Amino acid sequence: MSDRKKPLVIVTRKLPDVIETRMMELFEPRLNISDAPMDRAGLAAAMAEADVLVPTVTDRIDAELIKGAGEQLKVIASFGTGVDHIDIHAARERGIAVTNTPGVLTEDTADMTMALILAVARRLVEGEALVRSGEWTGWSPTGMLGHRLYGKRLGIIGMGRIGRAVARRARGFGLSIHYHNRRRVREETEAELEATYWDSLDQMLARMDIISVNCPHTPATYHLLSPRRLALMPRHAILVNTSRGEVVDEKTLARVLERGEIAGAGLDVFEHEPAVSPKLLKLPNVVLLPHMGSATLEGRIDMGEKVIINIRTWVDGHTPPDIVLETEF
Ligand code: 8YV
Repeated sequence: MSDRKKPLVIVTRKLPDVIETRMMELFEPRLNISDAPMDRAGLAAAMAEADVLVPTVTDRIDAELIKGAGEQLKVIASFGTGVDHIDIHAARERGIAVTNTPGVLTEDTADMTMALILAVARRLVEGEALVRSGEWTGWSPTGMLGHRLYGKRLGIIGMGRIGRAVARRARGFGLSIHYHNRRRVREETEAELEATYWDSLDQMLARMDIISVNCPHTPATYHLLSPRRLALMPRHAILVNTSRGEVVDEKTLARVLERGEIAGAGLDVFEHEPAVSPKLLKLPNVVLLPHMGSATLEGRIDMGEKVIINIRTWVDGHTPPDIVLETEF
C-alpha cells in the first residue's frame, strides 16, 4: 500500500448505496456514481493509481493491463464470482491478489435457472405477450401447450455450489437429477440429490430433456457445448444457461434452435455481451435475459460485503478469505 492511511480503492461500477457508504467509512474509495462502464484507458489509469481495484464482469483485466499496473496495486477484489474477465496468471506473476464473491449468489442464480426452465417449458413469455397483444381470444384445450416438467430428466453441467442448488430445487419439481462434472461429487451429495453421474458429457447430452449449464468459463469449458455436442441433444430438449455465454457456441445454438433441432433455450448470458446473436432475437422458443442471475438487492449487497471483507482483511495484513487460486482455473 502507498503511505496513505486508507487504501485508495477504485470501484469501476455503481454498487448498492449501503456498500458504497461502508466503503466511504473504511477506505478512500473512488466511486462510480454515474455507473458508466470504464473504457480500457480508464481502467489502465485506475490500475496505475489504485491500491485496490474493484472491477466487475464488464471489465476485461487482461495481461497487458496488469503489466501496466502501478507497483502499489496489490488487490483486485472483483465484485462477482466468475473471474474469467481477469488474467489470474498475470496477476499472480505481478504479485496481485485476486478475490471474488463466492457463495452469496448461489441461491439467486439457482432461482433464475429454475425460472428459465419453467419459462421455456411452459412458454411464459409467449403467453404473456399474447395477453398484452390484446389478441387472446380465450381459453382453448389446445392453446399455448408447453411441456410438463414433472418426471423429466435434468442434466446439470457443473455440479458446484450453483449446480447443487439447482438440483435441490429441481427435485421439488419432480425432475430426476443427472450431472457431469470434472470430478464426481461426494457420495453423500449424490445420495442427497439422488443424482446420477455421467463421466461422458456426450452420453448425458444425448439422453436429457433439459440441460442446465452451471460450470465456470475456463479455457477447458470454452465452447464445451460445441457444434458436435449440440447436435447430440434430442429434438425435444431445452438448454438453459445462467453461467457464461462462452461455454456454449452461440452461433451454432441459434442455428439448431432455428432449425428445430432442439426445442428451446433460456439464456441469461451470451458469448459477446451485451451483444446477442440477431438470430436468437427472432426466435419464439427462446427466453433471453440480460445477465440478471444474481440481480437481487440482497445478493448484490452480500456481494459488496464480501468485497469489503476481502479488502479489509488484506488491509489488516491477512490473506483475504476469497482469494482465487490459479490452480482452480
Ligand atoms: C454477477 C456473475 O452479477 O458473479 C458472477 O460471476 O455472473 C454475475 O451474477 C457479475 O459477474 C458481477 O460482476
